[in-house]
Amino acid sequence: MKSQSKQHKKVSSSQKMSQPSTKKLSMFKGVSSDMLRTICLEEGADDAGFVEIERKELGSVKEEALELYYKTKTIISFCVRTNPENIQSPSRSLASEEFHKTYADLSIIARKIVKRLNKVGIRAVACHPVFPMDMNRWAGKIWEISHKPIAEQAGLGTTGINRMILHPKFGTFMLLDSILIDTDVDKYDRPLDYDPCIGCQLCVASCPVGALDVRKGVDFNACMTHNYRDFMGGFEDWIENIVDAKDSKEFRKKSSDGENVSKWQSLSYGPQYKAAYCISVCPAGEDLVGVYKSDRKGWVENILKPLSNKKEPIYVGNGTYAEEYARRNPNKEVKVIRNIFRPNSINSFLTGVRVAFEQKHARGVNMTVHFESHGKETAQATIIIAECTIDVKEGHVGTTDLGIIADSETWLKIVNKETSSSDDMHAITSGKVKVQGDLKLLKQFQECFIGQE
Ligand code: B12
Ligand code: SF4
Repeated sequence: MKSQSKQHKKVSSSQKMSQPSTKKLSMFKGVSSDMLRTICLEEGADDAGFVEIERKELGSVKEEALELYYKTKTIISFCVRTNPENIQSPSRSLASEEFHKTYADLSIIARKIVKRLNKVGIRAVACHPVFPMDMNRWAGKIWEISHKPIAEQAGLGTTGINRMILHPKFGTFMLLDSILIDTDVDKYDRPLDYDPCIGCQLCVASCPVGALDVRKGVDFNACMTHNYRDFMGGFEDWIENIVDAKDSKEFRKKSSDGENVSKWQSLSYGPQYKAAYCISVCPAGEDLVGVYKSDRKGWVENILKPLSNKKEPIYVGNGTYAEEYARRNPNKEVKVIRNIFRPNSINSFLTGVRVAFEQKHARGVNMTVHFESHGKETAQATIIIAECTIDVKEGHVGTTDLGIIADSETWLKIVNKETSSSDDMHAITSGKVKVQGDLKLLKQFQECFIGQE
């Protein structure tokens, strides 16, 4: 399996692996990459690669890794294939089960790899592929570590237009996991020097909420609102519908019997992904690209069209681009749901603004905001909104159009709409929130986010 899984990489081993010098090698006290790869594949991984913690291209992943395990020297990235035909099926129940079982396999395999490593004296932390995650950080960055940048550095694939890592052989049909180890490896992997994405844009065409854009990437919130209807924020919306309804009749207007039992099935058997169509239609990778190229029309007829024509509810936030987009397909029943964005800390506000950013509300808005908080939580960040995209940087960078200096608790109350507009004005006049620049810009800034309209 080892040679088979590494064969497809069109890079010579001298290009792909970074090796310690001969002098360093004689003193080398780490583990052999061949042995490590053999262990990973024997325990059930379909491919694996290794990245040194000091690699600068890992960016903030280095911090994430060291926070999880302070002794981390190397990160193992590995993947397990999913079965394309299950995910291509119009049945989302079959597709979801394929995702869930593959995540379960990854966790089991990670634990087995760790046990094997322990036997040869290597200590390790299995990061686990997906949920439950750290919900204390909701609505910010809840995941412990980002597997995608690690996989890219480990040569497992490159990022496709669908924002998934595309493996050279399995394409988008694989899921990822990472293991942190306290040991150096004699040869590290390097990123691929070619891109398995063929640019067909079937992923863009398949998304029922228009969440993918070649230039802007993925619209986090649009995907989350629909695909993750039975998870996280979708669950909050469902609960608030129950709380707010006068009686069961009114509740059923908001949430049909089918949707209520769907929630129950998700709680009982694992949440159901509502789409993931950007995976279903993707022909990247040696395994599938030939099939696609030999019959492009058949691929569109048999894989893309049944998903586009499927009659199903589509969940969108009120007044979003996703709503506008979803309404174009007459096969879909568009359900407008509550936009919820309630950060519980300044940190989750600063990460959460990326999630809550709504491109439609930001049309024509170009501004650089210097944000500073004091009091219970101190922070400094720059939020840049340009061409319907958002970026958040640590500290203050660039020339500011709007400055916000706020007491952290007061600011969170304003963001979470726990205040009236006269309370907001009072916060400004009393100096708890200082605005540098035109107040109209502050309003414009606030309107760029869901839950703020
Ligand atoms: C957050 C997350 C999501 C978010 C955001 C998606 C994304 N592209 O990042 C949502 C909820 C939308 C999502 C959806 C899905 N996901 Co997901 N997701 C993750 C998670 C937890 C972290 C990803 C991450 O690091 N993103 C940040 C950067 C690296 O990604 P990016 O594309 O460059 O960034 C975009 C946004 O995330 C955002 N952004 C960038 N930086 C930051 C920082 C912060 C703090 C925030 C909040 C946002 C943000 O802006 C960018 C442009 O929009 C990982 C698991 C993990 N622990 O790594 C799985 C993971 C990426 N998901 C995966 C899958 C399979 C899916 C779904 C298919 C789920 C499903 N079964 O239906 C869909 C596909 C959506 C898509 N086309 O992207 C797989 C991908 C496997 C692969 N082959 O690459 C992963 C790796 C899980 C796994 N263990 O295998 N996911
Ligand atoms: S569907 Fe086409 S454009 Fe989208 S990621 Fe796959 S190969 Fe790339």
